[in-house]
Amino acid sequence: TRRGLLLASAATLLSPRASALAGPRKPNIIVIYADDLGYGDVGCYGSKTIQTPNLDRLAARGTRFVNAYSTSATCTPSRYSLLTGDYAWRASGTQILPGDAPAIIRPGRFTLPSMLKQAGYATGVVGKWHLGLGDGKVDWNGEIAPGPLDIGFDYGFYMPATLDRVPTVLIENRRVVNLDPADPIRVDYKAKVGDEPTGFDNPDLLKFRGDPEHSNTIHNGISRIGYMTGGKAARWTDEDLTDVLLGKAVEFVTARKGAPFFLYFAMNEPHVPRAPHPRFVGKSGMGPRGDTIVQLDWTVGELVRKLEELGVADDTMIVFSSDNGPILFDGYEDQAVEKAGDHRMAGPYRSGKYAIYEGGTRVPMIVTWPGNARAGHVSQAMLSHVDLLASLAGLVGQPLPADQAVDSFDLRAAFLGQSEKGRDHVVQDTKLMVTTGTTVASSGARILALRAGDWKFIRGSVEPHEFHGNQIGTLPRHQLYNLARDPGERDDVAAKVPDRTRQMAAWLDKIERD
Ligand code: NG6
Ligand code: CA
Repeated sequence: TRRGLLLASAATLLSPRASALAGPRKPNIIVIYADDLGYGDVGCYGSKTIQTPNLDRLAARGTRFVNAYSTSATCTPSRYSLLTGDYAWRASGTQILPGDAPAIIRPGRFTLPSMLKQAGYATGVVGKWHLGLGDGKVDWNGEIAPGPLDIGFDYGFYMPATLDRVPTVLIENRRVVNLDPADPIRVDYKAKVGDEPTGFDNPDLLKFRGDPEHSNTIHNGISRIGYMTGGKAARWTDEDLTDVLLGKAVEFVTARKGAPFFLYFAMNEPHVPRAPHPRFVGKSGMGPRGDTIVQLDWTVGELVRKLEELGVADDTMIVFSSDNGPILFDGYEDQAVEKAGDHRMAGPYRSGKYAIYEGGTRVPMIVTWPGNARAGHVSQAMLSHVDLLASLAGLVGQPLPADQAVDSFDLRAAFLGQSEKGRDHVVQDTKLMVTTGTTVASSGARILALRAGDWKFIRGSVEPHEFHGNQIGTLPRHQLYNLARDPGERDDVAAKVPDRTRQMAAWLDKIERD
């Protein structure tokens, strides 16, 4: 297996799959996954501008990680890795998906939810899906399958893709919620369907303007990527969406509080379009981007409060993190750039979303579990979201099939703040979208980097170096940084330390091959 080869690799001492913690435990597990939240966007990670008292409280009660990574600098691949335990770059088709893309995690696959279901958990997903639905043509007006229910979730209440992509409707299990059969949904990413206004033709109807990619069908005063028509009664209201999702998350945990439950709560903040509920408008002083982070923080606080009220807080492990780094402008003129001031959304790290630099994948991560996750601890252990599957399997006592979750290590002691020994290396990944006219083709090549200890190697690549104002980190030659001395990746030492550059290039090649 790939894992066998990895373990046999002489290049380094790898973290063992087996961990020191004995005996299976089955706490409730909630993974709260924010969308585009940066390392520096959270109070306990150093944000001086945006206040996140609820996240800070979580950190005070649990362990806060400073070397935690999402696997990729964009959403779909990060979520793919989180749920499968494989690096997304091992599979094709794992780049940012349109809203009508087929399901990329195929039915029956071993996944985080299927593993926990096997262990006796009630499993649910609430929020952003963005991993594709159906087999090639989704029937928005009928049974939507395959989807979350075919890869291990018992329950799903979710958006097909992103806030900025059609269809702007919610799906419960296999059906669009509130769909009026007399008003069927049609979706098209290439050509206009129906006669609804678009951002191109009716900019007067917009709350804020979108760039050409975000100028298709207008819903709720916001032009989206892609065209849709119909399904009027089923469409979400952006300002209310987080409250709706929180309501469903609370319903799920309330109904399942007797059994161990697993909830994947995939929140949208602070992804674009940023349209917070009116009660959060102006609360951050940083415009809609900051306000949605305040909304996120409040919502996490409410969920925790609800767990306490239900009497299950002590038996619940919460993993809070983000799918990729931050970005200011991501398609809409929403004042994020103008109001950023000296806020450092990625903290000390360079760039953010889409980047192969640290800002792309070094994300905030907080783990709480009263009496089990070390309280008030700041852990240096290097962990990737891809490790969650093997770590939780270890915790609940489920075996891992030898050929599944090949990149996932059982680091449960580290996840609980009980050990500082995490991974000794992690692969970082991004893939740029190539825009042609109004369509975003995904023909960009994978860009990979390898971090091991203090060293960060970025493989040379000819992809563009900038996207939406974030520097991606691509150069036609290899780069090498010493993160201990140079966390901001400013001083490329590849030419000064050629041996290490060569060694890490070969190591990355080997991980990719194996
Ligand atoms: C990009 C969109 C961006 C955002 C992103 C997905 C353009 C030019 N940009 O293609 O606005 O939607 O996809 O973000 O269309 S993610 O967090 O889900 O990966
Ligand atoms: Ca994201």
